[in-house]
Amino acid sequence: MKINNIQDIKRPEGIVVFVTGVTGQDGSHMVDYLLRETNTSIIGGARRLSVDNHNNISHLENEPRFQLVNFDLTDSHSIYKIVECAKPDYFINFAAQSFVASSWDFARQTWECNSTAILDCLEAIKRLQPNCRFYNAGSSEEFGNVTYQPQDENHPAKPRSPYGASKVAARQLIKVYRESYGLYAVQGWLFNHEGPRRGTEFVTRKITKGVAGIFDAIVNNKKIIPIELGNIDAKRDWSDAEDMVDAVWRMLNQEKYNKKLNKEENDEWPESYNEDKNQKQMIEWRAKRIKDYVVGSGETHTIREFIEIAFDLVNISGEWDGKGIDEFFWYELGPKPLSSDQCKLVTINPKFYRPAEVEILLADPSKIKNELGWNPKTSFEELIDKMITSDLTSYNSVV
Ligand code: F7E
Repeated sequence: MKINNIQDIKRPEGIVVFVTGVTGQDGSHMVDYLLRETNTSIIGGARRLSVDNHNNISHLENEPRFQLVNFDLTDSHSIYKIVECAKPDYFINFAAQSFVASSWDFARQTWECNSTAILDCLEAIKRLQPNCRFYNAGSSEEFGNVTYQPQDENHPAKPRSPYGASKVAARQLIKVYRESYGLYAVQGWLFNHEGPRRGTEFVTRKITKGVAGIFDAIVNNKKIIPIELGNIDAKRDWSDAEDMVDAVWRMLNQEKYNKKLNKEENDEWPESYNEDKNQKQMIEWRAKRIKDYVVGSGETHTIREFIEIAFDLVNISGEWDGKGIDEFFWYELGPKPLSSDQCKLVTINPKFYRPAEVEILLADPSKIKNELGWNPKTSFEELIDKMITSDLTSYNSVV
């Protein structure tokens, strides 16, 4: 796919949305959503890599409303240049160091990408394009060592990882810019969200890809390669990433989805920042009304449950045996000549344990449902099914 340099970008007509991290799961789904649900033009930012990683956006090759641009969130010049050249109406940031486990190994890089760079985005918007609406990807990892269930917008920040801490810092910066300058800047608390475009290092995709491989091995009488995992008793609130990007767009257009905003206050949603005669009033208006929302399914499941359902969907019945790091999930109907090792489907490898774990996450999404009308479409089982079905296609297999 053709990648433009920032200075060669010409601002398209109409509403322009700049989406970073566009080759990733959320960025690519955001572009698909905007193309389908809006008439905006989209500029997608992606970091240049020597090996191209455009799988998630290859279907956009000939899309006239989409342009790809070389962009690095940790380079502040990149941020200023894109805001200056593209003059976006919306800036949606999905670029991040998003893998929690790596945030202990690359703590500084995590901070620069997830916190410092957000300050650069806010400054660039404030100085060059103050009416641009900004979304930053927040996370349930901000809640971390949770104090109550389910977690709502009032839950305190108790991060357990450099990743969680970096997202808390970004949230505070966003709040400060909203309350100081009246920027329309929000950060949703998105709980885990998955799908076939998820990176293979995240636990859900690691499992579905592994299950598809084991299914292929059994059907073709090949050696089974067990899936090696860490803490399988952690609980997560998993949603479909496609449902999440809808929530993001709603958070960026709260006055359109929350009809009460105008009615209750008996005044009009202020259209713009500069033209407003009374800037102080405008700042107070926005700071009081624009909200960050919790987004999740409202269900929590262990990784163990995810594994059981995934194997069940491909008709492989397994059983748990052993304890702690010696625990394993084994294939009950293993053909007899297989050694017990070959019958193992899942094993535990302590290298996947984290220095500190978030044991349980469970969202209370009632605010976004009631106020912005968000309504997720995919259930937990449907999500696993969708991921396995997709992973099986790489083996040309169907169940
Ligand atoms: O881990 C456990 C692991 O890496 C989930 C990111 O999108 O969601 C994601 O963060 C759980 C953890 O996601 C393995 O210890 C066990 O308890 O899939 P994950 P995450 O850390 O929850 C939040 C909301 C974000 O914001 C993040 O950006 O699974 N687990 N065994 C494992 N995890 C991995 N990755 N690999 C294992 O082998």
